[in-house]
Amino acid sequence: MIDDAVKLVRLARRPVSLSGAGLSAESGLETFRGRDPEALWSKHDPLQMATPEAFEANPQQVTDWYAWRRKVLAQAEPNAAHRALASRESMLHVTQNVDDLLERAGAREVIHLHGTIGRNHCAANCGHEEAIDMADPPPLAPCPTCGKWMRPSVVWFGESLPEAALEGAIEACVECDLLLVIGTSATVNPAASLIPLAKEASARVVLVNTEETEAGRFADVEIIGKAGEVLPKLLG
Ligand code: BV8
Repeated sequence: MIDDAVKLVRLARRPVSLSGAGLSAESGLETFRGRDPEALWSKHDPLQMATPEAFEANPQQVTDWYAWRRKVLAQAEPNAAHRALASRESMLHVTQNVDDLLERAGAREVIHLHGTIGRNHCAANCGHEEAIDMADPPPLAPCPTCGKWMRPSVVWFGESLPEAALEGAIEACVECDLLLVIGTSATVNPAASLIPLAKEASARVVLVNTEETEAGRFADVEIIGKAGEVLPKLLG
């Protein structure tokens, strides 16, 4: 499997990576689903946390959940998979992850489909936004400009993805000749739909995941293994 995938990587002229929470799992960040008994959602009902309605209903609890995730991220380091991806200068990275580990590993071009946990903005979209200190995340606070609450700059369920990010990701997946899909259960849309899109645009698709997923039906090669172990072999 790995040898077949190495050949496809070597042949690729326009490679793109599409990653999910499994890419950051070996950095100690919990995944959202999968068979991980400690999965993030299993501790917190996602609809209690990552939706505008939940923030509206309980801004303190949602803010506390993000403060906890930010502190975990502040202690985390990029793992071998992030570094292997970042070592490929010609590769464009599309990620569902809201962490900055690919950038910290040196990746230059990263498209964040679901926003970033490293910033807050005014929940009323008055325009005020700010970078936050992950190690010392801000408590629930009013927007200094308009007084409404500040919120994390991530995309919640039911919210549209940033247009530029989605357009950039679609263009990348249509143009690419190799889509390297890492650590995603392929259950969240529109991100998951990028995989069949690339396939239909005659890209080769390589999956790296510790389990089989729905995306298997689009794969030229499906490698079952840890991203931190497989990617250095694929891209090293
Ligand atoms: C939208 C940011 C238009 C927040 C996230 C019905 C009702 C309402 C909506 C919908 C519906 N059906 C579909 C939808 C659309 C919905 C959706 O897809 N829902 C799903 C759950 C059914 N999508 C949306 O709402 C999107 N917006 O569509 O706008 C719209 C507008 C109005 C109304 C409707 C639609 C917005 C989606 C973005 C949500 N925000 N994150 C935050 O992070 O706090 S999503 C969240 O899930 C993360 O970003 C995460 O990346 C993403 C996907 O999960 P994965 O990354 O795949 O992670 P997961 O844990 O699932 O899988 C990890 C995988 O890694 C596993 O397979 C595991 O085996 C593997 N793994 C583990 N360890 C390793 C590993 N692999 C390799 N190595 C390892 N070491």
